[in-house]
Amino acid sequence: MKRLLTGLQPTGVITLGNYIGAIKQMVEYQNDYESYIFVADLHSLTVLNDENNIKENTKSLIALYLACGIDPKKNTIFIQSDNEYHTNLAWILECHTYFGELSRMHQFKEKSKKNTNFSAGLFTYPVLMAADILLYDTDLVPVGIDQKQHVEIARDIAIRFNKKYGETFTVPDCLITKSGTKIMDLVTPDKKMSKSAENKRGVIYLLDSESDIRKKIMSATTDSDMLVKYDKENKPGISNLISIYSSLKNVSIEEVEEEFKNSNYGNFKRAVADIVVEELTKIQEKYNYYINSDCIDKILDENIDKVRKIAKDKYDLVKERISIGRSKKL
Ligand code: ATP
Ligand code: LTN
Repeated sequence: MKRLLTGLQPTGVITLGNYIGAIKQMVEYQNDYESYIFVADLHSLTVLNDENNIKENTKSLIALYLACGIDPKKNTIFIQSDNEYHTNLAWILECHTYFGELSRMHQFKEKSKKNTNFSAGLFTYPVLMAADILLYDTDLVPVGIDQKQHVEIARDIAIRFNKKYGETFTVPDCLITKSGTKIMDLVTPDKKMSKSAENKRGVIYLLDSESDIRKKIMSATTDSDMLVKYDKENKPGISNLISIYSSLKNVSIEEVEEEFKNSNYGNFKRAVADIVVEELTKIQEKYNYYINSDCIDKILDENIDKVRKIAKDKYDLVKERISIGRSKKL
């Protein structure tokens, strides 16, 4: 059975973008793959600020995974920092990655512009992500399109390593939503919806109240021509709302355009708000159950030995391949 693996950072309550780009895909594919989903808490150290409570966010993220339909019987859920082999392998991979390759990463370029006093970790972030993926012989990585470049560098590292030392890593593929949807910020629809956005009015969080969701959607930036038509260039706001509706309803963009061809923006926005509220209310009810139960600890306890064993075997193989560690008596 092929393996699927993804991670999300515990940098705050996850957004509708995270849900549509990553989690929903995991739920869709969980019956067909051996699936691993983890909390990328080590990655969140790269953008550390005083407001972040990583431990609390980690627990909340796992409760959200469960509430969104990630079935703990079909998915191995774990926390990245509980398995030390991720950082062990990352160091070895860093020594097989070029400075130039990392300098070309879009996310690094963007985030380092925002704060010029960035850490080395922000720069080497994609290598830790490559280690996350390669440790588990992952075949497919469901992520939003913004992470595609990071999965590609993991592929490049794996191919390079295998060529130099012999078959060691499975070369992963990226699994992007069918429509390649990137959910955009509701206020500034030329920017992706991001959980760490400064202006919260453009971001729908999975735990937002019904009235906040409705307010945010009803005041989303649109345009003046009053036509519900997908045109990312000229109508980014409306196109974004069409993407949200089509993803949550599992219908095509064309079907959405057809359904709302005679509607004004007000009616269309109300329909988008209805579907978002319907989906998120169900998630929130389940979230409240999971966050107050002891099942998260149980799941983590059950899984850690399993993931550590897989990762240790791969790490030991890598050490053999590059010839480090103890010499064994023949
Ligand atoms: P941050 O603001 O802290 O950088 P983020 O909102 O970008 O966080 P991540 O934890 O980096 O979220 O991403 C989790 C997953 O969600 C990744 O697979 C990412 O590609 C996907 N994702 C994030 N934002 C969007 C979006 N706006 N549309 C679709 N997918 C997204
Ligand atoms: N970089 C990703 C989170 C992440 C990840 C991974 C996703 C860390 N390691 C491995 C898939 C596979 C992000 O910011 N969304």
